[in-house]
Amino acid sequence: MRSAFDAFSSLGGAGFGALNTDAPGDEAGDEAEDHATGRRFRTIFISDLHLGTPGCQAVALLDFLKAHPSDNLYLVGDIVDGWQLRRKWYWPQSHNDVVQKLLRRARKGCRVVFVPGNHDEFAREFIGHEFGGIEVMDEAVHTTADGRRLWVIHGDYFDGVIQCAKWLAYLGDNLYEFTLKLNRYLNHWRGRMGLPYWSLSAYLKHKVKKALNYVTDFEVAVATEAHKRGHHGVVCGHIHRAEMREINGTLYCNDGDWVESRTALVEHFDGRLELIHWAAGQGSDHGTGHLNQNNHDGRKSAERGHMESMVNA
Ligand SMILES: [Mn+2]
Repeated sequence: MRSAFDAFSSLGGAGFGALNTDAPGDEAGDEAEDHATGRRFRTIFISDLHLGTPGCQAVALLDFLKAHPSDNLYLVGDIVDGWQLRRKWYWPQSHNDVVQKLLRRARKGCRVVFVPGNHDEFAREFIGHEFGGIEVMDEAVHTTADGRRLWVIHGDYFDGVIQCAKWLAYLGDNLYEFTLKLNRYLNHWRGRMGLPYWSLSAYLKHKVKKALNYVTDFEVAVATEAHKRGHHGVVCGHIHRAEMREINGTLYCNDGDWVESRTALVEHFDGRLELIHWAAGQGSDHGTGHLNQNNHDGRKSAERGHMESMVNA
């Protein structure tokens, strides 16, 4: 794990040190952001970006971040995919831009908290420290404007209590990569035919995992533990399935992912929580993004009804 971090920090000009300084080329865009007319949120929770993999939708994420400044930003794990990077180095400019954007946000007064996940467990060595103003914490507690205490964790610690999840995770890793690849080809073709983006891998996983009840088990286990610890609710990621609903009186929130579903959990200034699906096109059509908002009672997950992802969560 150490090696993954070393590799990352030895990117040379693009290493953590360099990222912490203002990149002149980026300033024009950043100035625009400072005066952006986008909606500001009190808090944004995002996870499972999987930077360092071709599946990461970095450009869409940049658009989302530019459109939505916030007072707090929680990075709820699997931000950088150390597992994949160790196997095959993949680090395009847009992924670098995301890291720069996050560091810049911290520099400009946003409180940025990074809760590492299993794919970026190399960062767990640095819990209690901060880099570039980003605090690294194993878990966090966020208090909403209306006084609710939310336990913020990635969620992979619950794999152990859910039967079979671990070996399925290893078995499914290559399969998952393959479907994501197929997905890109398929959507390239769909784009040419003028058809909207559609997630094959999300669809397949939805079908497969319905039978396994993994998602429900995960959600109940996480919510139950949050309740035991005396919190009003929990915010997690890991299973790539955005959700917001009450489970036995405890609020369960999953902020989804930026590999397939492009979702974020946001807190408004009155403490109201909302799941957002960023529906902008995959990168090329800047500025045409619009928000699909989830229903507020949170009984139903994002209506696209997919995003179950146990295999590579
Ligand atoms: Mn994970």
